[in-house]
Amino acid sequence: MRTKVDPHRHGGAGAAGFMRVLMMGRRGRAGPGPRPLLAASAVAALASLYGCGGAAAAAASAPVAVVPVKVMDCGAVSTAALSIPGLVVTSSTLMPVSGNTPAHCRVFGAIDQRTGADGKPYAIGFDIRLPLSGWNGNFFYSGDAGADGNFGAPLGDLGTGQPGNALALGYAVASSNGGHDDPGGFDLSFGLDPQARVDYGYHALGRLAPLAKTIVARFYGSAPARSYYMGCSKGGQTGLIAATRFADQFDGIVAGDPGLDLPKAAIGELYDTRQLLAVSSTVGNAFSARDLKLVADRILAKCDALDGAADSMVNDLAACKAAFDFATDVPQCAAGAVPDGSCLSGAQKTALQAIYAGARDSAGKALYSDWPWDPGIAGGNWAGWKFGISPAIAPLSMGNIFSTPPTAVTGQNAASYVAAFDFDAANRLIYGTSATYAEAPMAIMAPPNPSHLDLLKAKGKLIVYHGAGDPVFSVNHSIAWYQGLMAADPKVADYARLFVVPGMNHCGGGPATDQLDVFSAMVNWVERGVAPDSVNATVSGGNGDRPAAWSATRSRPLCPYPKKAVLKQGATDLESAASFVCS
Ligand SMILES: [Ca+2]
Repeated sequence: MRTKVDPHRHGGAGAAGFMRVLMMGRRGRAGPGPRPLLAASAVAALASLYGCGGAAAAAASAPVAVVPVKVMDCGAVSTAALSIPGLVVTSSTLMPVSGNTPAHCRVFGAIDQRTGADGKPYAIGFDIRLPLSGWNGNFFYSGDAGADGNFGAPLGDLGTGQPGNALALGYAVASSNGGHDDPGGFDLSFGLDPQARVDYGYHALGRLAPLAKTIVARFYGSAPARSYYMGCSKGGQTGLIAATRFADQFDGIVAGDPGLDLPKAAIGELYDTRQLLAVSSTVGNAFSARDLKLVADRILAKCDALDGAADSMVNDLAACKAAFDFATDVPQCAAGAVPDGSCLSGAQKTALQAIYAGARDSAGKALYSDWPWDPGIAGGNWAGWKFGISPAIAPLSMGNIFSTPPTAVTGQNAASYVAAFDFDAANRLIYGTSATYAEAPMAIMAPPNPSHLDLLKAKGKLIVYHGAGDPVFSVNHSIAWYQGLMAADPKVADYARLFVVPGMNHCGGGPATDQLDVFSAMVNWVERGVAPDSVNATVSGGNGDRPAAWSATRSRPLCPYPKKAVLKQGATDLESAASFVCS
């Protein structure tokens, strides 16, 4: 199934599950039963977590002088024929043309099958797609999604609204289950197994990438000329892992809305949920869509024009931070009055102020990151995550995967886990080790030595994009990370660039130009030496958060940090990217 939380994706079960979460999360929609913290609908939706991609149109196909014809028949790809130690081919299947997806060979199998400490079977599963004709000579590793356990984007997802997929562009595509099987994507008990944690954090990528390329080489009789990685959310986290641990495997890496320091972000999600519970025992009732629209409108009133264009987009986050004072710019309702779209209750103001200041322990020490005021707070994806998905998944992630020692958390005890979570002990958990869990959760999940990309610098390129209105992972955390890179190497832009997407929610959605032509930009950088001085972005066709005043085709240049899109002198067309320049 599609692994997507973005409600705009045409994703069958994933999108439907998301909408169920959204409905549960909205004021007045929650039923009389369990709190949304435990909503079965939210649980079901977690198949579609943290995923995203980016599609590039046909322009992204790579020029290769001589493309070898395949030398193996699909049916001949077998465990015995490949004879790679530890690798089992479960099936090799000829897949017919389907829509724009070309005929291809699907090789399904696993590496390093084993029995876990919990007695369950584990393996790093893989799904490799090999075009029968028209291979462009290159390899595409499609990022794993959410809690993983399934194959969310086996054709090579190219991003919100982007047409096609990497396979259709001629790439040989690989994806994995991240080291454990969980088709529903929500049984996070794998995190109790020490090796499954490591596989999920970094090892599945490091193990599979070279073997997948070996299979590609055996199939076509020629090794891939170029190798790319692309993923969003957890897939973005894995992209940063690729850029730091396994940069020798890739020429170009695209990491979207990355779960940088994912255990810290999970603490942040728990913290946010606790603030919301202080407003309402049903987190989905803490704020209505009207309440959030009020905040977005107040942000726009103070910040929109600061970037030189009154276009319902805040491009200058730093100026907005200085200009917008949530305490005084958002009215507080009179005591006892019900918020009606013109004010927030005192409890709501306290909660939102705390959420945006970022998770803290009882001494006020930051545990994750603060958040920028951005009109994306009014996006459907923002509410869906803050009120539905984060409250449901963060306790499971934190307890099972990101804690040493772990706590077995399920849908049944998640609410009590959240209520009792001790933020003063949080760092001890994410940095903890034991005889059983030799690597700390942070060591497993976070890119090592994050201010240095020495391996990547030698031959690869990295593009990170991040929505300013992302409710799951704060863009401020990615900005701080990139500032660290800039401080360590003034020439970091030669090989790594960060693109902030104003208004965009988690991997898409929000009042934003959320359809990003980022993979094309990466291919141009790697194969033609054209550095991405801007990336084309348009509002995606399915974006339900697009303000009525915008054209359906609004476009913008995304700009490499610290540049931002600025209206050209004399330009008046606010719907066209051509009116803006990166400055
Ligand atoms: Ca503006």
